[in-house]
Amino acid sequence: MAAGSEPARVRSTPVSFQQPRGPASPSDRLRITRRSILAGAALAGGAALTGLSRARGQPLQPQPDRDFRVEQETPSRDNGPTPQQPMPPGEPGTHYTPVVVPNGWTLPYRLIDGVKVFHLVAEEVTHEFAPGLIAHCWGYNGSVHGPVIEAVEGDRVRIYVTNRLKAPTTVHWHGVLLPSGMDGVGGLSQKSILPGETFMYDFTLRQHGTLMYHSHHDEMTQMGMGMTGLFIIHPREPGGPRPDRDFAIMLHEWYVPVGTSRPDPNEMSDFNILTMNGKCFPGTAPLVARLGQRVRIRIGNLSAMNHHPIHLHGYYFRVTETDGGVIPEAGRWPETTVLVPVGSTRTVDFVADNPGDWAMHCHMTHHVMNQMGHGIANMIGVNPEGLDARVRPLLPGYMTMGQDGMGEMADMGMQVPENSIPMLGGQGPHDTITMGGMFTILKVRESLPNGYDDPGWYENPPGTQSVLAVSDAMRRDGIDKSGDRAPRAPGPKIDLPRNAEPSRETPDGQGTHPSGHHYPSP
Ligand SMILES: [Cu+2]
Repeated sequence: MAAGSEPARVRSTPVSFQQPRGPASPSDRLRITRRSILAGAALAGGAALTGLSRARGQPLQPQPDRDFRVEQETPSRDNGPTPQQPMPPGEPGTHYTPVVVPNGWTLPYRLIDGVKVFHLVAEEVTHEFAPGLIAHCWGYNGSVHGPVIEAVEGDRVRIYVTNRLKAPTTVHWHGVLLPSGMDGVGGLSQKSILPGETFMYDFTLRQHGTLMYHSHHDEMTQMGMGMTGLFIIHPREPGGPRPDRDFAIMLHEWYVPVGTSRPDPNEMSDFNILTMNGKCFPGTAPLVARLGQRVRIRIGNLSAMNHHPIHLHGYYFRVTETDGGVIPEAGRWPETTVLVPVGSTRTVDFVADNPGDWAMHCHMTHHVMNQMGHGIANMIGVNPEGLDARVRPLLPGYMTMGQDGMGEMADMGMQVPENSIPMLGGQGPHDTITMGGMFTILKVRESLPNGYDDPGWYENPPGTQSVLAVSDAMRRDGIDKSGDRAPRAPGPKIDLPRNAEPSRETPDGQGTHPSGHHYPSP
């Protein structure tokens, strides 16, 4: 089946796709916008009202009927797979709502005699993780990760893979039900694709779901360098309404030594760049939805070592799908965090009934830091005054940092070596956002005059914004500013024995600052 014998002919085929569906064009956005307005109004009126009532400041109450009921039909694989005879090609708009890939794109195909023909090119890609950090990675078709492959249950697909790397490769279709010889495991299911060769994969999609693809040759290196992508198969006949906004996100983790421009795939634990669709915050694009829309977020994880618990603020959702298929209704329970294990996908669904800017991030705190946030000396509580005074004659302006945590690094615009990024920090509407890594923002708005472009920051309605407490309010509510009269944990206050706290000794032996707080001298 391999087409390696005819690579020249494949390469000479002119690339002119009938249905280009790469990064959303403005016209795409408009088209989606209009349809979504109608869909949102017609299908989600109740949910939209719920959201509006929240906007007026009413308490959040679980709404049993707000949950997005999706695809209640039994997944086809439970009824036995779809017949291997292909069906007429599924069409975007008619058979499915195309996914939205923040910071990414969807691979166009050509229809040849009823077959969807895709062409993946494995190659080195110069990739920007976030402004200020560019590295030589490996990916597909000029992007890290590879573009999303999107098709419909029953479609026959033919996927050509051209290897422009200097190493052999293969592509495995993770979770796809297919003949053994199409499974893409180098040496086991096929010969490796040598540099310069083009192989052909040809199979009929017998299921639907959120699946993936990735190199299955020297996985540690090639996946570690970025050679992964999502493979999304829509149901031929959805049992319920389609999502209005269907987001696709691939998680990954990298080790890019500070000051270098190449990920180190040999690293096993100390990852310092954690990404969603190849970007770390503040490089991640927001997920934009209109109030009342049905939102689906599909998350795949082909990180080297870590499972990622992805947490969404302002909402609860149900996990409706794994890469094994649809979870039956009775097996779904509400969550605010979904754990996406390595080598898995999870799909969550909800109605966007709570307007605002909502953080969505990995809840492992080390995974929302960028470079240089790891493996450094613990300075918490250290009084650096004496040390700073001694170092300054040698390094003018020297100031020890980290004694009050890492937040100040973001606030102070930390100096970093060339081609590296601060450990955290992106500019928010109120202050610096002291997050990095696997962090993005779901932006839900009542109106989106510019389509699904980033609508900017949410303006919280009056009375719904946390602000500095004023004296009148504190007096009314019996709050003392010092905090001395606030309730305290029961039991006696515990003190360390006198000789058990060496860190309170300043480096010049002067002793502890009376307040216990240490601020660097200006
Ligand atoms: Cu994580």
